[in-house]
Amino acid sequence: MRVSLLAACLAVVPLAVAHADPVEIVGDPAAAGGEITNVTIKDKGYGPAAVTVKHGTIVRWKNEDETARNVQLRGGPAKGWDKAQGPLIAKGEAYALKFNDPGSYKYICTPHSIAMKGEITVE
Ligand SMILES: [Cu+2]
Repeated sequence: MRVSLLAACLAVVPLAVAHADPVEIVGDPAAAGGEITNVTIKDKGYGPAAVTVKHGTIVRWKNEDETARNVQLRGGPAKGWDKAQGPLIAKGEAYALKFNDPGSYKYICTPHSIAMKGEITVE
């Protein structure tokens, strides 16, 4: 009885692991390894505003503006992701996300959503 319960649990675990979030916050991109694509926040814009990356790539935004900025993912594969609204990034600081699932990830800067928009296309 005990053995069959354990077997049932082990059979379920790999499925749970396979369903990772479509996006993950990466605290230390250099330590995480893998491809990193850089986006610079400057003059109230994302440069480049549109980038295309392979799935599994880390995108790192660095703020060079005096004003605090953020990255809020809107819809697409990130729809419903509870961390879609990123924290405000001060000048000189960075924020990084790893994109696991293919698709189009549109994003805005929450306080400046009219002017500041970007898109990450994940292949
Ligand atoms: Cu902004």
